Amino acid sequence: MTSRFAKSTLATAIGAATTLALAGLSLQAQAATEVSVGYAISSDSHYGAGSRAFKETLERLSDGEFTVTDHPSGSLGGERAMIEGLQIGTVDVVITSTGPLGNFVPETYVLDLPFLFTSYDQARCVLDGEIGQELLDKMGEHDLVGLAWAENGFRHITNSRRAIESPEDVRGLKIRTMENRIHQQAFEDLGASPTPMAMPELFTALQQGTVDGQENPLTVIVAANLYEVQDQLSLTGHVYSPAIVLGSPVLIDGLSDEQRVWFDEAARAAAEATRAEVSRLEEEGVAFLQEQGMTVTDNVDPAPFQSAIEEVNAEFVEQYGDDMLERIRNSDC
Ligand code: EAX
Repeated sequence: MTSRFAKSTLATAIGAATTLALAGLSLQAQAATEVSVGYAISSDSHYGAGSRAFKETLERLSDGEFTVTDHPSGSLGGERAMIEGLQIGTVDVVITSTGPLGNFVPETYVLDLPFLFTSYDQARCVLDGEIGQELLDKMGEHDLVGLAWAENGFRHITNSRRAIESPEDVRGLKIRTMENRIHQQAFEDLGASPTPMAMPELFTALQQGTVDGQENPLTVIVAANLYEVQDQLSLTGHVYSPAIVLGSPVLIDGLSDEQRVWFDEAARAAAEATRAEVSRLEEEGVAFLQEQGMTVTDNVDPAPFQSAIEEVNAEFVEQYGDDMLERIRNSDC
């Protein structure tokens, strides 16, 4: 009895183990590939909306073959660090402004020139057209994959010292800029003291008074709660800030053609979601920030700002030529 019982138990155990092993195998065969998406601001930002759209689209199109994990708030590092991560494959997809991108892909500096774009329609049209595609393709020469142009928005100056109506008001202020030499130079030409810094350090730097001010689109001023540590907002709109959905070549180059189509669609959905959120905040952001106690200067004449920093264009052209700049200026957009 004892031995028969033992035998049958053993048989059952073997059977169970085999079933488990087979289940394990088939689970393994179907195991979803995890795709990490990183960005430097909170999940309730326009990039958060982009990341959710990316996840929804990729998981739906791939029928669960890929699952997407969201890494907001610079949990994978600032934008420059995340771009490095893409190059070596420690992060799969990043939604970032072009802020630090020129350090990797100098061809994108042209997009960071102040007062180049004058409306959302114009910027979106250029980025969605031939020029935008050409710049996306350039990423491939720098160990990155450009998936889609997204959006951050027109940038405005905030500070804790005074209302900014003219370039003279910027003089002497310590202004945090992105890690972008075009922007740094523009603020230097305005007589400010530009302090490049990664986004995740910004709130504390403003809170502790390491810098007096910063510049960002309404989207970021709202999402990063900058109104808690800044009381002046001047609607300078001095530069359009593009964002981009970038992929890691370590992941993307290994995809099948079909999978690549899913990623492209997911990136486009992400880009659209960021733009929708930018548009919503263009409507509602200023009123919200006023409710939070910010004083808003909205009668800013851009002309004196533009002439104070026009030297940036000449220096850009000297270093990178005027081909792309002229093409953007002369495009039908
Ligand atoms: O990409 O660093 C910045 O000021 C950017 O506008 C922000 O991180 C969104």
